[in-house]
Amino acid sequence: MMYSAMMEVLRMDEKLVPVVCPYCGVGCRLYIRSSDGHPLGIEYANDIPGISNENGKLCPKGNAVLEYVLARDRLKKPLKAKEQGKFVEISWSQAIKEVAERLKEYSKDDPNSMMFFGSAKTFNEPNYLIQKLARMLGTNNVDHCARLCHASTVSGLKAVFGAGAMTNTYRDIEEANVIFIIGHNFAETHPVGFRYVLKAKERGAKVIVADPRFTRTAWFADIYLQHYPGTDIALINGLIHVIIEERLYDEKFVRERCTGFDELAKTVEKFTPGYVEKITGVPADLIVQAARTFATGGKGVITWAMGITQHTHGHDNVRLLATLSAICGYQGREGCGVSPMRGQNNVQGACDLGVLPNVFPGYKAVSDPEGRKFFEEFWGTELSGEVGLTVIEAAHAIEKGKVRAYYVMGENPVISDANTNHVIKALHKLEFMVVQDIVPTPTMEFADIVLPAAAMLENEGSLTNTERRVQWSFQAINPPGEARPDWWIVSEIGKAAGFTGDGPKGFNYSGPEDILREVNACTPQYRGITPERLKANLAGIHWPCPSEDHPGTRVLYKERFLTSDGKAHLAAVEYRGPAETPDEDYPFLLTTVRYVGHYHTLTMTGRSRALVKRWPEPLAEIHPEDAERLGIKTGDWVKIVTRRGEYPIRAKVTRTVKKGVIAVPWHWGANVVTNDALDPVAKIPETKACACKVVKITEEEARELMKKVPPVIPEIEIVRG
Ligand SMILES: Nc1nc2c(c(=O)[nH]1)N[C@H]1C(S)=C(S)[C@@H](COP(=O)(O)OP(=O)(O)OC[C@H]3O[C@@H](n4cnc5c(=O)[nH]c(N)nc54)[C@H](O)[C@@H]3O)O[C@H]1N2
Ligand SMILES: Nc1nc2c(c(=O)[nH]1)N[C@H]1C(S)=C(S)[C@@H](COP(=O)(O)OP(=O)(O)OC[C@H]3O[C@@H](n4cnc5c(=O)[nH]c(N)nc54)[C@H](O)[C@@H]3O)O[C@H]1N2
Ligand code: SF4
Ligand SMILES: [Mo]
Repeated sequence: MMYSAMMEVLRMDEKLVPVVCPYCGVGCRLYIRSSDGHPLGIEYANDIPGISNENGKLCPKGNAVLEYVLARDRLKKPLKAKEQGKFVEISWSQAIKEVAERLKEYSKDDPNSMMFFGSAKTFNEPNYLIQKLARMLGTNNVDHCARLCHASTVSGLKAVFGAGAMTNTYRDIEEANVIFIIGHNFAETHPVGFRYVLKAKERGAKVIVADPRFTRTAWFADIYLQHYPGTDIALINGLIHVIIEERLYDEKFVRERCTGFDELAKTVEKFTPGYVEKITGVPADLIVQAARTFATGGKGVITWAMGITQHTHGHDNVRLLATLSAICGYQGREGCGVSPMRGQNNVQGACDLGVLPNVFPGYKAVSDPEGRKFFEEFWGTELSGEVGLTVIEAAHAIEKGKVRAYYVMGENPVISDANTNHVIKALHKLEFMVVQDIVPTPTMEFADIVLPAAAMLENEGSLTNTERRVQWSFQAINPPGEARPDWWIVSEIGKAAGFTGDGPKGFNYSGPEDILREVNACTPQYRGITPERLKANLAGIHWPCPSEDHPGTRVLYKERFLTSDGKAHLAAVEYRGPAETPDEDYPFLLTTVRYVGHYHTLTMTGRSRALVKRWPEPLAEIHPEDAERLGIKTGDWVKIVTRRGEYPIRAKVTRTVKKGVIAVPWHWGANVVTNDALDPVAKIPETKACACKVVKITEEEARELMKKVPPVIPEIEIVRG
């Protein structure tokens, strides 16, 4: 392979180590050039065929990947709290003993008084272990940030197709004739993946974008639909209405492979383009044009992300998009499919390996006695069949005294959960909290014990990108101080908690390879994805991969869907808007968004000088007419006020948003104002639409208000041990 050829140009003491980018779900590969465990720089992996980032290209975050790893304030020793936010250093043996003993006590008393958070920011192996630990301690209370993200995709696609993953790969996007991008700022949030859209466009493919904001993605649209936040059900029903009315759907595919068409046709009858225009604000003729373009493309892909999922009707939004894809016959074929673009670098893997309260690894339901029996025999213990709590439900359960202990591996709920003030109130009531992270976070302020983790580049293992592509990332550099790999930390706690059986019955592992082999044995989709194969094949393997000689699967559902009857169960859905709509007191509709140069709660990009310099602060997008009425100019301070809190931010007056809509990036703590109302099925909070008002304030008032927003880089006192 070319990779070894490149090795030859290195100095004797230098290594070129292939890793996977620790940021987003595109799963780009790059090399870290290192010497004796110290990083010297990055190199583009332009010599590995078949990877998701062709020619090794990276986005701004991937290019800056070493900066957060080298941050001066990395956690280097286990810590114990003396009081809130003040810690003393302790030894690993003491930390592990204390955590294991406390967890055992809760397990004996009431296992459901504990809640475990896995992490889409770390490898498959520690994620497999954290859910195994929770379940062996007697609870299914285990979840992770997928709940705030694609929970509705997982539930919605399961309802229609029988399983919740992307049905195709990036290559299928490149080969499509029409690409419908909805609620997804593809160009900013999966920038390297977006290159496949551009390549399709060069071939003549048409791009349709639906987004309440005129985004960087919208610049590339042939047809752009600007609807109000929260009106997606009406918009998609409108498209389906036109497609059925004009008989543009694939009648053979519908007859042979779908159920529920008649009810769908009846439900969308009233969603005429004119009616839909009234709800969504999208001109009727554009709806007709978009529907015709999509249905007649011959090969079509739909991509979506948070604009679709983060709603109280996220589950139904997703069911409708799957329905739209199926009636056009865009399933089971190359150049077609649905691409819910997974966000975190390993959120797909964390879901696959059971870091969810309702399923074991491989999506076997905890409530299904047969699946439970398999894992009871495999792990050699009795397991609970009671579906556990989700992220937001857990915060409510603390208030009721039901949950008393949290183990948070690689999540930052104080900034990432909706309705921060409620989250903080709940965390104050916890009896015991463990935080396992790489840097101090505002969540860590509430911890009793802090466990310092090695970052992805300091560690090795497998991870799964949005295309179901499982890749191995190698260790490039040494972790700082006494920071340890996540798999090591969880397995030590497992052993100290008394799970010392052999093989799968305990937590005795010599490395991530051992753990992946255990995953191979209990997760049918990963059966043939062994550590040996992954290390030899840097482009990875797409699950399902049922055996060691199977090449992996690019396109799902070629013959049948995974529902009980093998058919796609089309969804018929009545229109529902967001839980909170504008009124006299809160006249604006607020939505929250991302910037290409920043990542989530800023624990990583906030520690990169290059990125902070280029993207220094958040700006609230507001329409010129609204701004004029309120006397606001670009750069003025405003506060966004909702029923849950107030958020100070400077304004950017722009026509990217419609009148009445405010768009705010959430990286810097905007969740103090968002709504934690949940989708009844997916249990995802509605962070994409709520009612707010906008009030002009002075810089001094802004500074005062800022003190009430948790700082993304907190002040934490550590007494050296
Ligand atoms: N740079 C960067 N990249 C990232 C991340 C990051 O933090 N930074 N995070 C990663 C993760 S975990 C995820 S999940 C993805 C998220 O990726 P995206 O979902 O693309 O990101 P967002 O900006 O949250 O939201 C996407 C779009 O939804 C639109 N929107 C708002 N309300 C609505 C609505 O009601 N309906 C519709 N249809 N659209 C609406 C917004 O205007 C926005 O343009 O990005 C991943 N990649
Ligand atoms: N208002 C609003 N809120 C949102 C969203 C939105 O669009 N709007 N989006 C939601 C979405 S899509 C998501 S995915 C969530 C994300 O929510 P979180 O997962 O809570 O956010 P992150 O900042 O990614 O937090 C990951 C944590 O893991 C740590 N970490 C990084 N690498 C490692 C590692 O190797 N090991 C360990 N142990 N820790 C590590 C980081 O320092 C950080 O503290 O936020 C959600 N919140
Ligand atoms: S697109 Fe995603 S995976 Fe690729 S370099 Fe950027 S952040 Fe990393
Ligand atoms: Mo996400």
